[in-house]
Amino acid sequence: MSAQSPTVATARASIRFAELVELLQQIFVRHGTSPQVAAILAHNCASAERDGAHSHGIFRIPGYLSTLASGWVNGTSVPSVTDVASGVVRVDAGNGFAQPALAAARPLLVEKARSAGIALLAIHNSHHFAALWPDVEPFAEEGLVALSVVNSMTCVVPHGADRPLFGTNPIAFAAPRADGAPIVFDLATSAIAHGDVQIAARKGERLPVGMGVDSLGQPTQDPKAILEGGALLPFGGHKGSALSMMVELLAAALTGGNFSFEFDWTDHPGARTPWTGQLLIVIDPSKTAGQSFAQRSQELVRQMHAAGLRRLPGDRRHRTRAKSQETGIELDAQDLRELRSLAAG
Ligand code: NDP
Ligand code: PYC
Repeated sequence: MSAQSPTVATARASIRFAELVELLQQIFVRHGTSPQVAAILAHNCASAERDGAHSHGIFRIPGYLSTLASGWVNGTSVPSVTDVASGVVRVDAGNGFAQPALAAARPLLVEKARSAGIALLAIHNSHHFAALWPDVEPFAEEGLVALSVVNSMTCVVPHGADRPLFGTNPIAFAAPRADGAPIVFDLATSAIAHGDVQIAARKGERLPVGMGVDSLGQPTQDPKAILEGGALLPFGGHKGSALSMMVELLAAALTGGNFSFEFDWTDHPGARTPWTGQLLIVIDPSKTAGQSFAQRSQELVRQMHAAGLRRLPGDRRHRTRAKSQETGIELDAQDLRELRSLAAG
């Protein structure tokens, strides 16, 4: 939350997961959300911090609060869920956050996925300001395969174009496996997440080559040049750019949400949350693979390890989670003081 310098060692503090959830819940309620919305956002944000997903942990709290204060998002919105077809659920988030919309539709979505084998959830009129893996991982924990995409705000130059158009547009995937935590990956289709550029700018760090361009379209490693009039690049050139385009189509055009370039928040100073859409596809693998899917994914992991792979996507998060569960979530002491003072009002 607070600006940090790479040269100054900052005092550390630790907090239990449940206590952090409670603290964040109090902050959200104090700053204009309903208790229901606060509970969901607090759990999401604390989970990211617990797992070391720092670009979407407590770092995001000032952005949530300035957005709520600006009137850009409705923190008390009650999502409206529609049972559209045998495999389709639609939610109007009511200009609220996407995670309460997912929570409201989840039981119906799972019921449909289990009966039809596959079900789709289309969320629109929603704001997603978080990591995407918390949206998919729980499905895999109950034996389902899940894929989600969400679009964000214009800050990525499509490959071969000369100005930004796409959002950072992450894709998250989760699948059960027999003898371990689900296989989960969650990645921005930009070369780097916008949150990580902000963190690098605050720390005074330079970025690796190939992440973005300055206001003149010239390659830069200076995060401030990217944030102040510059833009990000897709990962992997034309390939990441095609995936980002797909995310715009699935998360916005297919759901009825805004494209990343379609909303204008300039009348809401302090607004930070993209007003877009989100798509989830949930599959019951037992319909196609009987009971063997989790064993098959375990076999794939075994072969990957045998081929020399040391780190699967998700491994770092799970290691950090285990450490947080053992010794508490480690935070900058100043950040924890700031959270406590925000909660106290
Ligand atoms: P990273 O590049 O840090 O990681 C992407 C994925 O690759 C993760 O699943 C990660 O696992 C895995 N991974 C990273 N390094 C390795 C490695 N060396 N070997 C194997 N696997 C690896 O994520 P991004 O910076 O692209 O995205 C960060 C977050 O930002 C995501 O949670 C994303 O959802 C969020 N985001 C949200 C947006 C929104 O609109 N809401 C927009 C853009 C991004 P692990 O987690 O274990 O490190
Ligand atoms: O880190 O790119 C990002 C991001 C955009 C919206 C939420 N996170």
